[in-house]
Amino acid sequence: MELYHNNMSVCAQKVRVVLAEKDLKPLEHHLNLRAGESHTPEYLKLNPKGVVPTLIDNGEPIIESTVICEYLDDVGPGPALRPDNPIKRAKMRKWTMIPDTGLHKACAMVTFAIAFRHQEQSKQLAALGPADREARIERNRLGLDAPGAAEAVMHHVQVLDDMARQLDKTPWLAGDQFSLADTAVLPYVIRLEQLMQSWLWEKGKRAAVGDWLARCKARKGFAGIAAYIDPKYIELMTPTGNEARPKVEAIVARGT
Ligand SMILES: N[C@@H](CCC(=O)N[C@@H](CS)C(=O)NCC(=O)O)C(=O)O
Repeated sequence: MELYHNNMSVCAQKVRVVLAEKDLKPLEHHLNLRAGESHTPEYLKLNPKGVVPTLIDNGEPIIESTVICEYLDDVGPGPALRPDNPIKRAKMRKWTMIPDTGLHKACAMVTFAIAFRHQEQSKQLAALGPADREARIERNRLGLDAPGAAEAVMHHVQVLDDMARQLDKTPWLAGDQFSLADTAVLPYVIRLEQLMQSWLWEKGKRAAVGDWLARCKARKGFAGIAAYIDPKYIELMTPTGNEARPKVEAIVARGT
Protein backbone atom coordinates (compact mmCIF):
# COMPACT_ATOMS: atom_id res chain seq x y z
CA MET A 1 0.00 0.00 0.00
CA GLU A 2 1.07 3.59 -0.66
CA LEU A 3 -0.40 6.72 0.88
CA TYR A 4 -0.16 10.21 -0.59
CA HIS A 5 -0.87 12.55 2.27
CA ASN A 6 0.10 15.65 4.20
CA ASN A 7 1.09 15.66 7.87
CA MET A 8 -1.46 18.28 9.05
CA SER A 9 -4.32 17.62 6.61
CA VAL A 10 -7.47 16.63 8.52
CA CYS A 11 -8.54 14.16 5.81
CA ALA A 12 -5.13 12.52 5.88
CA GLN A 13 -5.25 12.39 9.69
CA LYS A 14 -8.57 10.56 9.47
CA VAL A 15 -7.05 7.88 7.22
CA ARG A 16 -3.85 7.60 9.27
CA VAL A 17 -5.85 7.01 12.48
CA VAL A 18 -7.53 4.03 10.78
CA LEU A 19 -4.16 2.80 9.44
CA ALA A 20 -2.66 3.02 12.95
CA GLU A 21 -5.66 1.26 14.52
CA LYS A 22 -5.05 -1.57 12.07
CA ASP A 23 -1.24 -1.57 12.35
CA LEU A 24 -0.94 -0.92 8.62
CA LYS A 25 2.16 0.93 7.45
CA PRO A 26 1.91 1.97 3.81
CA LEU A 27 4.78 3.56 1.93
CA GLU A 28 4.23 7.27 2.54
CA HIS A 29 4.53 10.15 0.07
CA HIS A 30 4.26 13.49 1.84
CA LEU A 31 2.94 16.29 -0.37
CA ASN A 32 3.64 19.96 0.31
CA LEU A 33 0.19 21.39 -0.39
CA ARG A 34 1.31 25.02 -0.25
CA ALA A 35 3.88 24.32 -2.95
CA GLY A 36 1.05 22.96 -5.13
CA GLU A 37 2.35 19.38 -5.04
CA SER A 38 -1.22 18.01 -5.13
CA HIS A 39 -1.82 19.75 -8.47
CA THR A 40 1.02 18.30 -10.54
CA PRO A 41 -0.03 16.43 -13.71
CA GLU A 42 1.31 13.14 -12.25
CA TYR A 43 -0.66 13.46 -9.02
CA LEU A 44 -3.83 14.59 -10.81
CA LYS A 45 -3.78 11.25 -12.65
CA LEU A 46 -4.16 9.55 -9.26
CA ASN A 47 -6.51 12.07 -7.70
CA PRO A 48 -8.23 14.31 -10.29
CA LYS A 49 -9.46 16.60 -7.49
CA GLY A 50 -5.87 17.54 -6.62
CA VAL A 51 -6.32 16.80 -2.92
CA VAL A 52 -4.92 14.42 -0.33
CA PRO A 53 -5.24 11.67 0.73
CA THR A 54 -4.93 9.04 -1.98
CA LEU A 55 -4.35 5.40 -1.13
CA ILE A 56 -2.85 3.05 -3.71
CA ASP A 57 -3.50 -0.65 -3.17
CA ASN A 58 -2.49 -3.28 -5.71
CA GLY A 59 -1.90 -0.45 -8.18
CA GLU A 60 -5.45 0.93 -7.75
CA PRO A 61 -5.81 4.53 -6.58
CA ILE A 62 -8.55 5.02 -4.00
CA ILE A 63 -9.63 8.59 -3.24
CA GLU A 64 -11.96 10.30 -0.74
CA SER A 65 -10.94 9.78 2.87
CA THR A 66 -14.34 8.39 3.92
CA VAL A 67 -14.16 5.78 1.14
CA ILE A 68 -10.51 4.99 1.97
CA CYS A 69 -11.39 4.38 5.64
CA GLU A 70 -14.15 1.89 4.72
CA TYR A 71 -11.76 0.22 2.27
CA LEU A 72 -9.10 -0.15 4.97
CA ASP A 73 -11.69 -1.68 7.26
CA ASP A 74 -12.63 -4.13 4.47
CA VAL A 75 -9.08 -5.26 3.71
CA GLY A 76 -7.13 -4.52 6.89
CA PRO A 77 -6.43 -6.82 9.82
CA GLY A 78 -7.49 -6.24 13.39
CA PRO A 79 -10.85 -5.50 14.97
CA ALA A 80 -13.60 -4.19 12.71
CA LEU A 81 -14.16 -0.45 12.85
CA ARG A 82 -17.73 -0.81 11.63
CA PRO A 83 -20.50 -2.36 13.73
CA ASP A 84 -21.79 -5.66 12.33
CA ASN A 85 -25.42 -4.77 12.86
CA PRO A 86 -27.05 -2.81 9.96
CA ILE A 87 -28.83 -0.32 12.21
CA LYS A 88 -25.64 0.49 14.09
CA ARG A 89 -23.78 0.76 10.78
CA ALA A 90 -26.38 3.23 9.55
CA LYS A 91 -25.86 5.21 12.76
CA MET A 92 -22.11 5.12 12.16
CA ARG A 93 -22.53 6.44 8.61
CA LYS A 94 -24.59 9.35 9.91
CA TRP A 95 -21.30 10.49 11.48
CA THR A 96 -18.89 9.52 8.70
CA MET A 97 -20.81 11.71 6.26
CA ILE A 98 -20.55 14.78 8.51
CA PRO A 99 -17.15 15.96 7.20
CA ASP A 100 -18.28 15.42 3.60
CA THR A 101 -21.51 17.38 4.03
CA GLY A 102 -20.15 20.63 5.41
CA LEU A 103 -17.76 20.16 8.33
CA HIS A 104 -14.65 19.85 6.16
CA LYS A 105 -15.44 23.08 4.30
CA ALA A 106 -16.25 24.82 7.58
CA CYS A 107 -12.97 23.57 9.06
CA ALA A 108 -10.97 24.99 6.15
CA MET A 109 -12.73 28.33 6.60
CA VAL A 110 -12.11 28.48 10.36
CA THR A 111 -8.50 27.26 10.11
CA PHE A 112 -7.51 29.75 7.45
CA ALA A 113 -9.57 32.63 8.91
CA ILE A 114 -7.81 32.18 12.26
CA ALA A 115 -4.32 30.94 11.48
CA PHE A 116 -3.25 30.54 7.87
CA ARG A 117 -4.80 33.55 6.19
CA HIS A 118 -1.41 35.07 5.46
CA GLN A 119 0.19 31.81 4.41
CA GLU A 120 -1.87 30.48 1.50
CA GLN A 121 0.37 30.25 -1.51
CA SER A 122 -0.38 31.49 -5.00
CA LYS A 123 -0.02 27.98 -6.47
CA GLN A 124 -2.95 26.76 -4.35
CA LEU A 125 -5.05 29.79 -5.30
CA ALA A 126 -4.13 29.41 -8.98
CA ALA A 127 -5.63 25.92 -9.01
CA LEU A 128 -9.10 27.29 -8.14
CA GLY A 129 -11.91 28.61 -10.31
CA PRO A 130 -12.48 32.41 -10.24
CA ALA A 131 -15.38 32.38 -7.71
CA ASP A 132 -13.57 30.11 -5.24
CA ARG A 133 -10.36 32.12 -5.65
CA GLU A 134 -12.20 35.39 -4.88
CA ALA A 135 -13.81 33.81 -1.77
CA ARG A 136 -10.42 32.62 -0.52
CA ILE A 137 -8.85 36.03 -1.08
CA GLU A 138 -11.68 37.63 0.94
CA ARG A 139 -11.24 35.01 3.68
CA ASN A 140 -7.54 35.71 3.84
CA ARG A 141 -8.14 39.48 3.91
CA LEU A 142 -10.93 39.54 6.51
CA GLY A 143 -10.30 36.48 8.70
CA LEU A 144 -13.25 35.75 11.00
CA ASP A 145 -15.05 38.81 9.62
CA ALA A 146 -15.14 37.27 6.14
CA PRO A 147 -18.50 36.25 4.67
CA GLY A 148 -19.31 32.71 5.84
CA ALA A 149 -16.79 32.65 8.70
CA ALA A 150 -19.35 32.96 11.52
CA GLU A 151 -21.49 30.26 9.88
CA ALA A 152 -18.43 28.01 9.72
CA VAL A 153 -17.81 28.50 13.46
CA MET A 154 -21.46 27.70 14.20
CA HIS A 155 -21.30 24.60 11.98
CA HIS A 156 -18.62 23.26 14.34
CA VAL A 157 -20.71 24.19 17.39
CA GLN A 158 -23.69 22.30 16.00
CA VAL A 159 -21.56 19.20 15.39
CA LEU A 160 -20.15 19.46 18.94
CA ASP A 161 -23.70 19.78 20.31
CA ASP A 162 -24.79 16.66 18.38
CA MET A 163 -21.72 14.80 19.60
CA ALA A 164 -22.33 15.80 23.22
CA ARG A 165 -25.96 14.64 23.01
CA GLN A 166 -24.82 11.23 21.74
CA LEU A 167 -21.81 10.93 24.05
CA ASP A 168 -23.99 11.66 27.08
CA LYS A 169 -25.63 8.30 26.26
CA THR A 170 -22.81 6.13 24.82
CA PRO A 171 -18.99 6.10 25.09
CA TRP A 172 -18.49 6.24 21.31
CA LEU A 173 -20.41 8.04 18.61
CA ALA A 174 -22.01 4.95 17.06
CA GLY A 175 -22.69 3.25 20.40
CA ASP A 176 -20.58 1.08 22.66
CA GLN A 177 -17.89 0.34 20.06
CA PHE A 178 -15.13 2.63 18.74
CA SER A 179 -15.79 2.94 15.01
CA LEU A 180 -15.25 4.94 11.84
CA ALA A 181 -17.80 7.38 13.30
CA ASP A 182 -15.17 8.43 15.85
CA THR A 183 -12.24 8.45 13.42
CA ALA A 184 -14.26 10.62 11.00
CA VAL A 185 -14.76 13.57 13.34
CA LEU A 186 -11.70 13.24 15.60
CA PRO A 187 -9.34 15.30 13.37
CA TYR A 188 -11.83 18.18 13.32
CA VAL A 189 -12.06 18.30 17.11
CA ILE A 190 -8.26 18.14 17.31
CA ARG A 191 -8.07 21.05 14.87
CA LEU A 192 -10.31 23.13 17.16
CA GLU A 193 -8.05 22.20 20.06
CA GLN A 194 -4.95 23.24 18.10
CA LEU A 195 -6.70 26.51 17.31
CA MET A 196 -7.13 27.02 21.08
CA GLN A 197 -10.92 26.61 21.01
CA SER A 198 -11.24 23.63 23.38
CA TRP A 199 -13.12 25.93 25.76
CA LEU A 200 -16.11 24.96 23.59
CA TRP A 201 -16.29 21.58 25.36
CA GLU A 202 -14.31 22.21 28.52
CA LYS A 203 -17.18 23.74 30.37
CA GLY A 204 -20.85 22.94 30.81
CA LYS A 205 -22.99 21.03 28.44
CA ARG A 206 -20.37 19.61 26.06
CA ALA A 207 -18.17 17.99 28.72
CA ALA A 208 -18.87 14.54 27.24
CA VAL A 209 -16.91 15.61 24.15
CA GLY A 210 -13.83 16.25 26.31
CA ASP A 211 -14.14 12.80 27.91
CA TRP A 212 -14.50 11.20 24.46
CA LEU A 213 -11.46 13.12 23.21
CA ALA A 214 -9.38 11.79 26.13
CA ARG A 215 -10.51 8.23 25.27
CA CYS A 216 -9.60 8.76 21.60
CA LYS A 217 -6.15 10.09 22.55
CA ALA A 218 -5.48 6.98 24.62
CA ARG A 219 -5.98 4.69 21.60
CA LYS A 220 -3.13 3.50 19.40
CA GLY A 221 -4.83 5.02 16.38
CA PHE A 222 -4.12 8.47 17.76
CA ALA A 223 -0.51 8.04 16.61
CA GLY A 224 -1.90 8.72 13.12
CA ILE A 225 -2.32 12.32 14.27
CA ALA A 226 0.22 12.79 17.08
CA ALA A 227 3.25 11.35 15.29
CA TYR A 228 2.83 13.75 12.37
CA ILE A 229 2.30 17.08 14.13
CA ASP A 230 4.33 19.86 12.51
CA PRO A 231 5.57 22.14 15.33
CA LYS A 232 5.68 25.10 12.95
CA TYR A 233 1.91 24.87 12.46
CA ILE A 234 1.35 24.65 16.21
CA GLU A 235 3.56 27.72 16.70
CA LEU A 236 1.26 29.58 14.33
CA MET A 237 -2.07 28.16 15.51
CA THR A 238 -1.46 28.77 19.23
CA PRO A 239 -1.08 32.57 19.28
CA THR A 240 -3.52 33.23 16.42
CA GLY A 241 -6.04 30.91 18.10
CA ASN A 242 -5.69 32.68 21.44
CA GLU A 243 -6.09 36.03 19.72
CA ALA A 244 -9.21 34.81 17.89
CA ARG A 245 -10.93 33.44 20.98
CA PRO A 246 -12.90 36.60 21.93
CA LYS A 247 -14.24 36.81 18.38
CA VAL A 248 -15.19 33.12 18.38
CA GLU A 249 -16.87 33.59 21.78
CA ALA A 250 -18.86 36.53 20.42
CA ILE A 251 -19.98 34.51 17.38
CA VAL A 252 -21.07 31.61 19.60
CA ALA A 253 -22.87 33.96 22.02
CA ARG A 254 -24.71 35.57 19.10
CA GLY A 255 -25.45 32.17 17.59
CA THR A 256 -24.55 33.24 14.01
N1 LIG B 1 -13.36 15.02 0.31
C1 LIG B 1 -11.93 14.90 0.26
C2 LIG B 1 -11.34 16.24 0.69
C3 LIG B 1 -9.83 16.24 0.58
C4 LIG B 1 -9.23 17.62 0.85
O1 LIG B 1 -9.92 18.65 0.75
N2 LIG B 1 -7.92 17.63 1.17
C5 LIG B 1 -7.22 18.88 1.42
C6 LIG B 1 -6.40 18.77 2.69
S1 LIG B 1 -7.41 18.37 4.11
C7 LIG B 1 -6.25 19.14 0.27
O2 LIG B 1 -5.60 18.24 -0.21
N3 LIG B 1 -6.11 20.40 -0.18
C8 LIG B 1 -5.13 20.75 -1.17
C9 LIG B 1 -5.55 21.90 -2.02
O3 LIG B 1 -6.75 22.25 -1.97
O4 LIG B 1 -4.69 22.44 -2.73
C10 LIG B 1 -11.49 13.75 1.17
O5 LIG B 1 -12.17 13.51 2.19
O6 LIG B 1 -10.51 13.07 0.87
